[in-house]
Amino acid sequence: MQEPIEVENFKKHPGAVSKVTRRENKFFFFCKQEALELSIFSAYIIRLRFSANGSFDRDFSYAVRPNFIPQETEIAFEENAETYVIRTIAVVCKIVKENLKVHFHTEAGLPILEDDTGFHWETNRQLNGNYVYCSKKIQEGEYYFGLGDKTTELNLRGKRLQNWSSDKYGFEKETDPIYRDIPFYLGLHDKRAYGVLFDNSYRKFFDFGYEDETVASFWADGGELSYYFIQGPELVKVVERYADIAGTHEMPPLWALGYHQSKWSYYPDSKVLEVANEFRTRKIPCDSIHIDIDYMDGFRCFTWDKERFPDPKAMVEKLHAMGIKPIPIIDPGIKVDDDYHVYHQGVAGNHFCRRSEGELMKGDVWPGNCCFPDFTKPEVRKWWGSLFKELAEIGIQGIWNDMNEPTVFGNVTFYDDVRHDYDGDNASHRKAHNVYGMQMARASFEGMKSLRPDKRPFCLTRAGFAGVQRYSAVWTGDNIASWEHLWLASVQCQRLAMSGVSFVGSDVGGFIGEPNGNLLARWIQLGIFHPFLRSHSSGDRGDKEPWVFGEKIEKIIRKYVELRYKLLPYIYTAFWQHSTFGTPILRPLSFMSQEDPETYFRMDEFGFGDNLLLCPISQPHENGKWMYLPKGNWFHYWDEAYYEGGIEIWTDAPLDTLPLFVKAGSVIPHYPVQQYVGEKKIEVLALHVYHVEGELTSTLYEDAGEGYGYQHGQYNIIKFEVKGTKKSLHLRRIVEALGYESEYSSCEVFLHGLPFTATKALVDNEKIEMKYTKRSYMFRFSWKKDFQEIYVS
Ligand code: MIG
Repeated sequence: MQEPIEVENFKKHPGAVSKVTRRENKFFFFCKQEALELSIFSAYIIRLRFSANGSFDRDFSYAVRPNFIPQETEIAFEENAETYVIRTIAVVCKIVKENLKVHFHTEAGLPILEDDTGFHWETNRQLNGNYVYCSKKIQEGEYYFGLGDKTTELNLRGKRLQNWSSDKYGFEKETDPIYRDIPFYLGLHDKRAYGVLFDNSYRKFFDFGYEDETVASFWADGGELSYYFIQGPELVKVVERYADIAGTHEMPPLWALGYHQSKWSYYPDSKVLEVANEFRTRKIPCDSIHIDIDYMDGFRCFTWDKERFPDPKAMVEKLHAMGIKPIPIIDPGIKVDDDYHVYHQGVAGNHFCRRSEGELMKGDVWPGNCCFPDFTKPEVRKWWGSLFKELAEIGIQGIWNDMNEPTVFGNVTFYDDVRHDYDGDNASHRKAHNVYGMQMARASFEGMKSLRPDKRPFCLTRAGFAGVQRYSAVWTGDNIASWEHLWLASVQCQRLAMSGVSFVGSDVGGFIGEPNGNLLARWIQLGIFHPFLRSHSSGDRGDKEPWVFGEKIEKIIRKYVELRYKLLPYIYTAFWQHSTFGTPILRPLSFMSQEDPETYFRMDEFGFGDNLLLCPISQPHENGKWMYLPKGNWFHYWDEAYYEGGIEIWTDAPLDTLPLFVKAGSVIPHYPVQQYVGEKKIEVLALHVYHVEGELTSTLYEDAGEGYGYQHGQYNIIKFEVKGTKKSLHLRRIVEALGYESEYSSCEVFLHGLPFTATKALVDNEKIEMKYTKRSYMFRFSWKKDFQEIYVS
């Protein structure tokens, strides 16, 4: 065996702290040259910026929402012999005088996050900058979650991962990096969780005990070592506090939560209309058809192919008459072509990215040789936004942003030396690469919004950086029609949700290759519980619309798409919780039952909103599944069987059955099935009430589902409080906000799972007759929508 080679260690470490100053919520620790700026943003959020040379860059980040400001909080500071100690009501932060190490503890002295080597750096001679590092101790039994779209197990312990936005056509399990850069992770040990947002846009690495099993570290190819420490201890709270920093999705138009159908590509216009018709004839609900790149004239963005789409306006009108909102795709590459208005404007306005010597950055994409707008420049975003004018005028309400990693054929992405404005910083592509896609999505979103100020735009993107949720929904990219990819899609979407991006979905059925009917049916069952629901396909190997695999499969797909439309008020409420509080819509099992370590390595089961739990089937011949029900009591959605959680159960799952469970005590609102959002006036709201021995409160949020009235008080928040015993059920309807006139005037109440035979039912103290339905212990009756309480015994 060869002797290991001694490598000189070029890494440098901070020296002893020589001076400390304070300005309001900010502390500065100076060493010989190095400096640390520590800012308290709230009792739970502390930011650390380390500088090797004592000077700091402009305080600017695309990850952070513009109106994120420090909250008033009590801060105590004390100097001891060996440490400085900063205390808030939630966390104790110690800075070691000798070496600038930083340790976060609880008030009781229990470790949360402690430095191993802490801050260090190494000169990057080629680029005349630094590689910047920070390394932490791994606590015993620590789990690591988050980090965006990683294609691996939920727990990242033992892995090294890289963040560099990359187009990975046909990615597989363990492919890394892929499309997005979300440098936010969660650590969980001793049942307590915290989060770290490494706020740096350069190429980054995260190592969770891969190199040294006792050390977790993160580093970047340049820029500042700046990170936010976020205290929990609840996983959900960590994500909510992260959302406080990086923002949330705005409420989408309700139709965008319906079913989307896509293929590369539906053309000509008659084909689009034919697909739309097929949905209506077969009565499979659908709200949108996506129109892929072949609608353009030679792939020129913001143009239409005159032969395939001679009259886009007329097509859009016909689609609208059927309730279909078409969503065209848009790419960043602008064809170099003197006869093309977008190219002209781009050159004239100096909107395109340039190389370091000043010539335009050119690269080949679909249209041939292209230039690329610098979306990190405010004027360019404005210009880009204005290009949607014609699309907006013909009624387009949604935009699909693709290829924005950015992707260039051959050389993969831009050259490193390409210059970007970076909102005033003049940065190289090394710094701007990972934010490019997000800024494109932002430009599209803001453009659409300003062109149709009374409507909520729907925006979809493939690439993104932390904070992309402020502008766009995300899909996971070019996956494959395989069972492994169905599993991957489930894990990726859970991971994205806990990384702050809740409006997510995968290409249902798989983009590349051809699913069989069973795979498509199972994938639809999962897709129904992804906030963004779209079937898409590269079209390379046949069609995969819901009807191509025969009647049996079509029937299953219809059943689940109908379920999606029934659950819309529930899904919309979960979205509002995300939008308002940052709560993830998809909740890994650990988020549902953090006190139970059994949940930490579970990936199949997950929660959707407050009260639903599912376990998608991801194996070809599975007719049932051993799955874990978290603590609490549960009803099987389909057969109403009752379970006590905290155990593994066997659940039957023939092809038409998705294992789906409802929390005991919950009230799940349902709409009637519609073929598209707004097809019918909702006359009656169905309330499905599940008995509990104990109590539980559920929420219903309602607004117009479109426009911005909701930002001016035009919404309702209604709480349903269920209290039950072995012999009774008491439901109270509590109005917390009432600013919107809902369409329905009555409710139909369904009582599920009563453990007694009901003989008496009172609504607001009036005795009522209940209909006993076929399903055991299920009662139903209608009442006016503003009832206050129901008592059944
Ligand atoms: O190089 O527009 O991920 O959804 O159908 C392929 C064609 C470009 C990649 C996207 C995919 C889309 C396809 N696009």
